Amino acid sequence: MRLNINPTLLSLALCAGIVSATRLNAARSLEPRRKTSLLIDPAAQPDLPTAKAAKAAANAVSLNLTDIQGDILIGMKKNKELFFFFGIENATEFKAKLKSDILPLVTTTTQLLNVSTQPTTALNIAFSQTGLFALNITDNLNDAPFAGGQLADIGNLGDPGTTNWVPQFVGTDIHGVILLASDTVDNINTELASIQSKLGDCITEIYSLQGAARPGNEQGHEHFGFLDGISNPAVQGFQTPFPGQAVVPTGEILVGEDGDSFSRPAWAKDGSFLVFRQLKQIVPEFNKFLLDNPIHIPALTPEQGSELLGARMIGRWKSGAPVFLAPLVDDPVLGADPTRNNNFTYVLPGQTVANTTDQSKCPFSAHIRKTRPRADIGLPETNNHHIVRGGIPYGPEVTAAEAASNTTTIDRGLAFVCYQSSTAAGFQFLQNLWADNTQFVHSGVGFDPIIGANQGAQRAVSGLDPTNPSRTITLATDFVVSRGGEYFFSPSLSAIANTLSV
Ligand code: N7H
Repeated sequence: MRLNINPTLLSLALCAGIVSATRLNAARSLEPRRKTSLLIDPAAQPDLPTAKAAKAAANAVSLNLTDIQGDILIGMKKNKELFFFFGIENATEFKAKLKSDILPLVTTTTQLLNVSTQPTTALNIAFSQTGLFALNITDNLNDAPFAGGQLADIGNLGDPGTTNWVPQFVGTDIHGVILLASDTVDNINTELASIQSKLGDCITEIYSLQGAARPGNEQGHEHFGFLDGISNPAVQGFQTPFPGQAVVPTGEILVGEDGDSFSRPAWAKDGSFLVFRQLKQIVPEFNKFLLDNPIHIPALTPEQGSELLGARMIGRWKSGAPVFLAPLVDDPVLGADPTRNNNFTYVLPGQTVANTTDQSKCPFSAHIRKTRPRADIGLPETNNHHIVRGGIPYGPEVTAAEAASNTTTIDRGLAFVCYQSSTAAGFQFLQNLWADNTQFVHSGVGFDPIIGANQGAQRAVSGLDPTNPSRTITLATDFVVSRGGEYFFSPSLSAIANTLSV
């Protein structure tokens, strides 16, 4: 049983301005109470703030967390999540149903922060540029990558054309995506069937992708085996930072808030640009590469040498411990401690700025150093290139046959999602100007060995071998293969009520 109020009356009331966001949220609280969270909470990932703490932080900067879709600020804590990509067939009908049937189900940030206010299945919705046009919303959101769509941006992303893209992403037919998150796939399927029967023919399903946290002890780890979601920025007005977390102005993630310097239509306030990428990971091949290329250090076994190579490619060990703080072997206690596992800047002990040549503790090319260079580009970290990552793994575990043959035969990887107030300053910048830029952060550094892309050609990476940092290792294959995606805008609840559905 869901919300026990008549959705048609609710939509009429919203339309007439009778039901405020506060009353809508009061109505939501009538939903049956959950006893266990729909989110996962690995020890190493920073906890979400309590609803009370978030409210106090939000009040201090006049931020309304009950008007902001829940997925934007919570990070990579989903257990099961379905991405349902759709096209709008009948805009008039869709608008009516968006207001009457979908809006009451859209989960807010506040709702997700307390188990007792979480719905059985959380729902968020976001629209592509062509989706906004289909709804006759022609305002300029002032975000060029979003306006052009991801396919048109392919030249900036290093993809080797669309050969590996999911065919449904090739084009601009996808008008929107519905994100459904819960602790079970059954819950998600039930919710999907319910909304599909409500929306009927006014939308068509174009594509969907089911994501799931990995099982058992791998929960929170991506498919290469590394704990993910440790370092997301602390957004002002939402949470207090853990040591080493970047603190970003609200407007770096949310449109129209302090720190967002672009001119936007008023209704876009408190929305965020959602980048979706289906990133396939070829795990057996990655493992074989590590096994074949152990770093030779007398104190380490060949297995440890292989683990060290993998850790230096990412910048963290599988446990989440940063190689900058644990340069030779994994330190799972450090990895699991959110008060310490992000507390570094790449400034060496005894020095005051990041050393421009020393890679003994962490390569300049390491994935986490390329995508957040911390002191390498100066402290305090006031650049505007932060994103909130909110993705989830997809696809099954590696099978015995795949492991034995060192060959991927089943598609698995990361359903990559990130939020920012500017796609150009966020995702596009990180991919294009940092990960794929062989001269960043210093000349000769090479590609980010995880996500750096060279249009399918081999990639040179330096710094991985601490015994000879100038040695270049050539990666003949991409371990992360882009299967494409789309750029979306995730609007506030009031924008859905007052602009997108009228
Ligand atoms: Fe990355 N991985 O397993 O190797 N990422 N990432 N990422 N990533 C991070 O610190 C991974 C991708 C960032 O603040 C960790 O939370 C994989 C894209 C940023 O210090 C791990 C894929 C982009 C950070 C991975 C992938 C980024 C980060 C360490 C694709 C942006 C935080 C856990 C399949 C364009 C850096 C953590 C910081 C961390 C992995 C994609 C960006 C383990 C497998 C496309 C900003």
